Amino acid sequence: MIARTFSMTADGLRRAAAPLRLAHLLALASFVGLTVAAATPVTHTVVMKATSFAPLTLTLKLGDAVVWRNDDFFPHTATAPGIFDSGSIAVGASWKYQPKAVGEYAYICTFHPNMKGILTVE
Ligand SMILES: [Cu+2]
Repeated sequence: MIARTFSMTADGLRRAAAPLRLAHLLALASFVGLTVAAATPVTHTVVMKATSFAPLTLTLKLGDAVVWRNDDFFPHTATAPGIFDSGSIAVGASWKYQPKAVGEYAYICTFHPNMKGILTVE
């Protein structure tokens, strides 16, 4: 009698656990999906033209990259002192950078310090 009661209880537990396991699997699948989506890097482009950066501000996810493309008539740099520095980017050339940490980075062109941009890395 005791054994049978225990057995029924165990069956009940197994039945109760089945939907829980399914929910678990769905949650896991959804988590894996999100992880894959978050890991897909995007490469953004900032154009250097008319002695300015376009767009002036750019928000990206950690893991994304930025390409500065010089469409202007003279060299420029993308320089956030102590964080990143493209060096001189020749006319028609570009420079790619992948931020290493979350943060907001103000940068300039060292040749034209009035040329300013902001990268926000989330
Ligand atoms: Cu410049």
